[in-house]
Amino acid sequence: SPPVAVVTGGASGIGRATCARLHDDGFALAVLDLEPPPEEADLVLTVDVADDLEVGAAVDAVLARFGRIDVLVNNAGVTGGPAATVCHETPVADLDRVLATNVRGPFLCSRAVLPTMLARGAGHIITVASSAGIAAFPGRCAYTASKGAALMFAKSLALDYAAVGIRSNAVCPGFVRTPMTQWRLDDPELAAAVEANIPIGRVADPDDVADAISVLASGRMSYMTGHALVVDGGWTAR
Ligand code: KPC
Repeated sequence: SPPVAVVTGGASGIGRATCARLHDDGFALAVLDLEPPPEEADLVLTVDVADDLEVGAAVDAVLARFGRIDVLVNNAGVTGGPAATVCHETPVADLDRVLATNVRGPFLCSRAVLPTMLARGAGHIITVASSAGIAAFPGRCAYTASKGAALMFAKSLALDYAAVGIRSNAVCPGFVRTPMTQWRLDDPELAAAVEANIPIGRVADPDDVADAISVLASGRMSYMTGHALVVDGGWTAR
């Protein structure tokens, strides 16, 4: 039977491109999202990744259908609303929502898939962090904090499960054209400010990040765990 990947936030943006790519790579796909998922999904679960009961039930459903989970892609993420900017202006509810999706989400999804990975002595958890987890993104305080946490969570998993055959790596995309970021790219001044920071000279497409996730999910580079794979067009190289 084909290898099985669970992709959170698979309905749009990087998650959607990842589903298309992993489908082409031969994975059976289970998508967890609040939104309707892409056509590549073999199993669709409407889930808030920050809800432990929903996540637990979804992972049970994946195992009932496929019998195993080879790869978890912790992709679901949010930036917060327009007011989630610098610290003193960020509504507390925005901080809570951003941390819930971007940190609690990967924690709960990993926590739910680890028992089956432990039972098989194999598995790979890939967490989509951000270049913002390495260098702060201006005016996105809660998001930046959440991605730093997501990156270190991925490293923590790597350390704690390396000896039992389970790997954990993070992908750190730079600025990617997705529904999450389109509002900024639609503003010529804000878009120019973003592009000025990208040595490669263009914003990434979701496929650029899906490519990196595909390579990690393939099982190649199997000695790599606890790594932050930066896919940012050189943004954080300076
Ligand atoms: C580098 C990165 O992760 C983008 S952070 C900004 C997202 S938004 O404010 O929605 O344009």
